[in-house]
This record gives sequence, structure tokens and C-alpha cells, in this order.
Amino acid sequence: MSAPAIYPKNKEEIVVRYAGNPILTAKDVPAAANGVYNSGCIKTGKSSYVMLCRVESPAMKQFLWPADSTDGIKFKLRPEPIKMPDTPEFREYTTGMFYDPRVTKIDGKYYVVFACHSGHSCRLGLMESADMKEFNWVDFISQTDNRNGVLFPEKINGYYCRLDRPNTSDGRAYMWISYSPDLVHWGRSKALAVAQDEWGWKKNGPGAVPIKTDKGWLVIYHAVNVQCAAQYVYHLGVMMLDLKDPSKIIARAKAPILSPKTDYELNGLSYAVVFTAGAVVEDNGEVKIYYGGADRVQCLATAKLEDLIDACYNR
Ligand code: BMA
Repeated sequence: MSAPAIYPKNKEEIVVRYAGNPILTAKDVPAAANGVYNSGCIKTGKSSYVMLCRVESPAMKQFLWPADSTDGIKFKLRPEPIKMPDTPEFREYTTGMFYDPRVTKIDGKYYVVFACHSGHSCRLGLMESADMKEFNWVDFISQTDNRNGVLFPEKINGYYCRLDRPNTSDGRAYMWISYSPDLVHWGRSKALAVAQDEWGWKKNGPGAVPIKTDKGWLVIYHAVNVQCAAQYVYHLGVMMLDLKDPSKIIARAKAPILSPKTDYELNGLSYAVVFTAGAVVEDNGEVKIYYGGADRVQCLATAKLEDLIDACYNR
């Protein structure tokens, strides 16, 4: 019996896992660690990449720990994680839990948006850096119960622009978009991508920094469904946002571009998670997608930029 006409024909994977995955594990951390995953990454020069790793300590605190590379594949963690401020306000709103950093370069400066956890739940924090060596804390930039913030790499219509993922009262969470004149005060928020498809109805949120293309802003995002026994399964998807008005989705792939399949994506500190916080577009059109496997290890996959764009329309 032949498959119904509506069944998609494409069989090939457009996202290829790096054969040497995972590229970083707890053993690569110069201290005791439970895992290293969900790291942000940016290319800072012709052959220099800086990854901001999410490192979990044995006490389950989360640190942002820089790592360097000359090829975007082999990374070496620096001796120490980034030091955070030690002020009463900071201690009130964080309990040593900093994670899922996204690094965006805007007008020559690097900005890192990351989750800061405390008894008040999760807020987004912002750091800036001139060189990805020294990092300066800027401020909390969201109210509570919001995580996975990512900045666009340029102002749009005169405003900084951000995607993030606030929680909803029924335990779902979807991607929103907001604007800011100064990166600290945010408003004009709109729900961007709400419940969708079988593989993203529970949650979806931003992943890597949006990539500017001729067709629009290419967004590699995470989307979550729930399998048996309330098990969250995290996939990666792609969508295209309007260049001038990124609150408009102009195309979105109907199927994930990456779903948990290998042992390092299925078994970790969580189960069945692929989660990206960074991607690098190389001059030859290769996109390096950095992603965490099962909340334990750092992985890499590659895709052609043109295939990711095409997937938004045809997959
Ligand atoms: C999300 C984030 C990620 C994590 C994922 C799966 O909500 O908090 O840090 O990888 O859950 O546990």
C-alpha cells in the first residue's frame, strides 16, 4: 500500500550530527561537574570561537564558563567560570543558578542573555562584554517566570528586539517577542508562536540567535511535547520571521529538524532533550548548531544554511 499523498516524501536528514559528539563532557571541566550543556557560542574572529558553557556543579548550581576554540569543534574551558556580582539585590534574585546563555554581537559589543534562578523562579539577566574575556553584569531584564531570552543581532525599527519564553499558568510556555530602547526596559510584547503541532504543543522557545537571511530572520528554536509518563521531549525546529516586523511568522517547518535519537540525547540528567543556545554561520554557508544532549553533554551538528531556510517552507 502506498503512503497517503499528504505524507512528506523527504527522507534525508538536513541536520548532521558531528561524528565525534559529544564535543564537551563533564570530564573537560577543570573542576568536578555533573555536566556541560546548552552552551551559547559566537565566532569572534577568523579562527576564534568563544563558547559560554553551562556547567552544573556537583551541588547542582549552574555556572557560565567560557571556553575557547580555533575551529568551532574542539573547545577548551578556561580555568574559572564567570564571576557574578555579590550584592544583596543579586543574592535576592539568584541562588547560584545561571544557565542557557545566548551571546549576541550588536554594534560591536557582545551581550549575553541568560536565565537567573532563585526562590522567585527564573528571570532573564544581561551581561555585556567588549572582548568575550571580561564580562560585566548589566541588570535583570525580565519579570519572574521567564527564561530562554535571545537578542536579535541588530536593532529593528530603532529598537532592540528579543525573543523569550514566559511560562503560562497552565504549565505551558511559548515564544514571545519584545522591544527595548536600551536593552533593560522591555515592552510592546506579543505572543509569537503559541501551541503548535504534535511535537511542540507543550512549550516552545527561542534557541540560537536569529540569523538574518534574504528571506527573513531564521530562528532555530526548541519545541516540546509530552510522551508517556509526562516525559518532556525537546526537539529543534526552524521558522522564518519577517525582516521588518519579526512579530510575524512567515514560514515554519512542519517537522522538527532534530529530535532526540542518540544515547547522548536520550540519557542524561534529563531524558530526550536536544536544546540549542547558539549557532554559527560560516562563510561557506555551513551552520554549526551547538546543542545540549539530555541536559548533560555539549554536542554539535551542522546543516547548510540554504537547507534550513528551505525547511521552513518545504519540510
Ligand atoms: C528548559 C530549559 C533548559 C533545559 C530543558 C530541558 O526549560 O530549562 O535548560 O535543557 O528545559 O530540561
